[in-house]
Amino acid sequence: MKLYYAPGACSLSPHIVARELGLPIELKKVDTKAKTVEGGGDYRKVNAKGYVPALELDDGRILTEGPAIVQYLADQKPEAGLAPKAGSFERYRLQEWLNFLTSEIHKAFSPLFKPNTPEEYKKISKENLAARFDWLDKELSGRDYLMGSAFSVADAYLFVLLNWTGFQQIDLARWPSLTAFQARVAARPKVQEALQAEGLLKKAA
Ligand SMILES: N[C@@H](CCC(=O)N[C@@H](CS)C(=O)NCC(=O)O)C(=O)O
Repeated sequence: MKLYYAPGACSLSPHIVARELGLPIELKKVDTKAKTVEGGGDYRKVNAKGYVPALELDDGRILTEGPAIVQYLADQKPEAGLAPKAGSFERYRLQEWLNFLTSEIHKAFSPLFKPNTPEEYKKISKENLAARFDWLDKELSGRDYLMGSAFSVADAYLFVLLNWTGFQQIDLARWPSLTAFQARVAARPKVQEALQAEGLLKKAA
């Protein structure tokens, strides 16, 4: 399988998931501004929506949208337990988390990364994020991961989104459970591998 990604973007979530599962994937780096694939190629031919992530299956089919991709990956190795069994109530709980993350957190960040977003709009986006983080911080207090004690695909997604606070002058220290969650996920060896592969770790001096 090939994963089309941009360093540190939401595509890091399926990247982490693939590594956690031990699924071999070929990484294809995308310039999301130019819509080109490193080494040549028009990314819009892979994903006409022009954004990452996209997963290309071995038979050539393309799957887009991060929450769908991570569930697809998890279902290739159900024994790893990164997503509850399809059809179970717990699977809907996971989807509840993925939907919350994508619509309430991810898409509140998106305007902050756009150079033409008015400052006043950015301020409102940050206020909205802070309100969501207030709630999420309480939810996460006393438990290690979103689904409870076990790491799931939703945690990979939340980890990536929380990383973005560092680029947007949002001080995560205001939310102790989120700060602890971030450190817990960062400490996972496969997460470190993914960060390294995307060139996101500082080189030792
Ligand atoms: N709904 C999509 C959104 C993906 C998305 O926002 N991708 C961003 C990076 S995090 C991107 O590629 N932006 C470049 C663009 O939209 O041109 C998903 O959840 O996968």
